[in-house]
Amino acid sequence: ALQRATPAFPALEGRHPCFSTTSEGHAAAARLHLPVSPGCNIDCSFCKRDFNRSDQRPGVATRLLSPEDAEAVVERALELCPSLAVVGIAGPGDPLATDHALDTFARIRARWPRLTLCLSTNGLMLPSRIEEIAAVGIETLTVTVNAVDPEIQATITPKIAWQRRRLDGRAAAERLIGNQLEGIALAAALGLTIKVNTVLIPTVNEDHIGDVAAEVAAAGARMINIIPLIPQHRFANLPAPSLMRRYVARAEAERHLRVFHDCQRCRADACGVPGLSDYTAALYGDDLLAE
Ligand code: CLF
Ligand code: SF4
Repeated sequence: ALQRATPAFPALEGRHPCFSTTSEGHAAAARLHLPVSPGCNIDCSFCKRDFNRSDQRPGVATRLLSPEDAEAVVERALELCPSLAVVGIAGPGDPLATDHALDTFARIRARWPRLTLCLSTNGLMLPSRIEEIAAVGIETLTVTVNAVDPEIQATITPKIAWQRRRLDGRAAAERLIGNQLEGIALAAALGLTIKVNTVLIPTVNEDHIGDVAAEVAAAGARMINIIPLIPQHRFANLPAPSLMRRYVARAEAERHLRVFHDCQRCRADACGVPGLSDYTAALYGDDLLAE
């Protein structure tokens, strides 16, 4: 409690719900997610993407938006949601696997320069796209790093697409981890504020969280968010982590990094303050559902 009383990022406290470390700061600013990124370049065992209006989890959106549609959604969100301060792109696929996300960010920066731009990625393309990311004005970056040991990573993400080829197993894991850590270091050198998301997966990486936190901290990440697994897809038969396991994992992570405590495992089209307000249904009225 004492540690959370001091803002981790004074410049972002109350201006970004996921980079605020006090409850007041978290509640003061809203974010909008734009589901503009259709495809992914890796294959996580827990990932199930879908389009529907009901599931409250990552990878799900009402529908895919084009970059042009996304501008109309920002306009409407600014009317509906007075504390909107952050526009994030976090799916439904990986925002760096296609060009839609950076194109969308460029449009938003041109029209609404005061909105903070927030990118969430698996990090595979981070080293090769970091110059574009910085040039478009992205301020906050989240990289999902689930393991820094290739043996563990290979069970979480057994294959990736890299330079028009498929990599499997250990080769895939080494490439992904290497790119994530290199990408974090490059982003830190360019002045971005970096959070790492780590999915806590019982029997797979639950004893590995301290190692992940130590390595990403050394690379330049400033905060970590431990996200309990939603058992689905190839991990459908694993349990969700217990409260005790979550507590232990956060304590392990806290030895190396500030821990974010207010994550709500948002949809790819979320709008509002995570956990406190939700404008998504109002945002996607029937006219916006029409293609
Ligand atoms: Fe979105 Fe993520 Fe940016 Fe926040 S969400 S891209 S950092 S603006 Fe936040 Fe939602 Fe948790 Fe993500 S509560 S799932 S951590
Ligand atoms: Fe799904 Fe994200 Fe993993 Fe891609 S990187 S498979 S979108 S969880």
